[in-house]
Amino acid sequence: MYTADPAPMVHDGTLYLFSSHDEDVGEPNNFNMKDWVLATTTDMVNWTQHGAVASLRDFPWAAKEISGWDGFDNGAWAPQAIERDGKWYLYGPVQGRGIGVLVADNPLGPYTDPLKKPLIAGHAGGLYDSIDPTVYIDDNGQAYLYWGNPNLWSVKLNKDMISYDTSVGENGIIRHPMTVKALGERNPPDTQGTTLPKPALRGTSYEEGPWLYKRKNLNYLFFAGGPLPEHLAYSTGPTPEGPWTYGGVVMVPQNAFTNHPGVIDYKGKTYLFYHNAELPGGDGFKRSVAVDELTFNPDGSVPMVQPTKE
Ligand code: FUB
Repeated sequence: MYTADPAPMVHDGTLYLFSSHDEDVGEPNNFNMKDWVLATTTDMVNWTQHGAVASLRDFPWAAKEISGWDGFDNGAWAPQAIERDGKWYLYGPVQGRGIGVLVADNPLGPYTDPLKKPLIAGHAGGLYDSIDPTVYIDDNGQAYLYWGNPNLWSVKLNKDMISYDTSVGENGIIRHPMTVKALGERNPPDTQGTTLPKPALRGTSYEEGPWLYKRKNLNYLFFAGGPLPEHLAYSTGPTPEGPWTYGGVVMVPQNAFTNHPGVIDYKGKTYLFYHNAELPGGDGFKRSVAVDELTFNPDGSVPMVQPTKE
């Protein structure tokens, strides 16, 4: 099974790894993505793949005649799920047509759509501006949903996790200005002496795949940065609402033209989940989720991760 866009979460000692699912069928050289899959582990070594736990069919508004897109056949891009007060909330995009939310009583589902319409409608910047939802609950209980390519957007979710505070931003939607940096600005030579490929020396910035993470009261925003092929980078901020200060590159481009971070603490270690095209037959549209340990410097900065190859 080819998987991409990892979204790990930990609950009651189990690590739940939600991800999108690249099908080895359909149009070549295109994403063929219909559902979201779940794998679990309790030791990071032995994994159980539960297969699809939710799909585009769970969003009635994704039907072709309504979305005007591929209907239930394509567009199940990067998801993320989270637990709150005994309910599981899975945020899933219908490729740029909107971001929906599904609710279940347990992580394996069944998931249902309480709104029967997108939580975040396709909007503003363009086709991809309603993709890559990431959900985060701060220590004070305030939940946030971030998303977007090439702009970064967020809403403050209400406690019900299926609506948001419309009194802030523009009808509730906040745009985050992201600093444009040149990759070459990362303290060359970088921590492990890796030389970045030439195209990456052009100006770059946040592109997609946001992921929020907190450590020692510092908020981290991990993301996929452009230009293609994507690298992974991070910014930090004093609050989950930013303002964000660029931190540096975390992973140089791999052998898929996209990448997508998911960072989580589990059993005393921090892990960076990402994707590449390492499985036999893999390519940029048949990707595989991978994981490596993530470490931190004493000042909170993040050393580059060298993907484990064996
Ligand atoms: O998986 C489809 C898209 O590719 C995701 O939404 C992006 O983050 C990139 O991984």
